[in-house]
Amino acid sequence: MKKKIISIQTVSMILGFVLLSTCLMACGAVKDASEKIPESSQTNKDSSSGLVDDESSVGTGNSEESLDDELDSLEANFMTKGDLIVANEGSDVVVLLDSDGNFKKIVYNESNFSHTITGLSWKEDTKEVLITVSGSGEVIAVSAIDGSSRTVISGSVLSSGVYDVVELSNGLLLVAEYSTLKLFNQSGIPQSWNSPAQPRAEEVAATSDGGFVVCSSHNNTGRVEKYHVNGTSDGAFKVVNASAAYSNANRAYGCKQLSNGKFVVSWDGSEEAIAILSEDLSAEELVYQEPSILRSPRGVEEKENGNILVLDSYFHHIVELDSDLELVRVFGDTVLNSPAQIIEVPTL
Ligand SMILES: [Ca+2]
Repeated sequence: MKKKIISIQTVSMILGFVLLSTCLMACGAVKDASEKIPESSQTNKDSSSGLVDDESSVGTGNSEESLDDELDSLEANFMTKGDLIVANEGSDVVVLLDSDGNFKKIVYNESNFSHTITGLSWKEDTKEVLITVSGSGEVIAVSAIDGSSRTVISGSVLSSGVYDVVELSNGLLLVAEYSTLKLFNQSGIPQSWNSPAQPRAEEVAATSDGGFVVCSSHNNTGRVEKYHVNGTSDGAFKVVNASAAYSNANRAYGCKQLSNGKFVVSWDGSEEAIAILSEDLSAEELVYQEPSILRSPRGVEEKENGNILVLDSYFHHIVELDSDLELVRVFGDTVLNSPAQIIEVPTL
């Protein structure tokens, strides 16, 4: 390893200027990139010399080959456990960040300006991320293993306004449209069922009992409600933001069940907060409100270590809280653009 670095540094003295220019150009292009961005263009931001990580792109003979092999063995898959996947509504791009929020690559880029990327969820059986594209009304899947993408549900069987998708424990896919929830099989074929009256759902997530939870703007109030797998309410719901002021903007934007059975929910409108609700949704057990850090809360995620992530679409950053909703850090603010939903990549 030492030997390699010495030879790299020798070469880099000659090519330093060229590489530095390349770095400046590449780093500046990250936000607008429409294609997968080479690892070298962002890893060199963290390199002490600014040169070592770029060796592979220069071409210096034997070292290039062995370093490429090392990189390949470190990142054999398109995504890595602990990476963060974020849907940017503002730029219509799904990005992959490392666990500290540094940009790694583009997961999916929606090129049509009239379409918006809205929702994300993890499909465990195929190790894919599911993405809802509003405007085309499609559900796309991107493989965490090789980065390949496919259309799971075509726009012809969904209305154009789609907001989130989740795979339920019975293998069916639940999609939130503007005013209804629809069910599909794995081939994208609509299934007949009685959708609960749940207008303007922002997020749908699976629950450990086989059902699902929906957070929405129900009658202009933020609401989170739990359902059985057949679409009937199990009676548990919570109005999380019912103030009459700004009623049109009162919405519950993020909701997921935690590993301990409780729920995390975020809301925005007349007030902005993230809270942990009891298992039956009746009680707000913990609430975090800090408008200087969290002004437009959006999607939420529980990390494997139990910490909670919440996106903020006003400040374009990620807020990490511990399981007691104490602030841990704010990060990821370099490439996010009105982020809407977030997933931590599990074990692949
Ligand atoms: Ca989601």
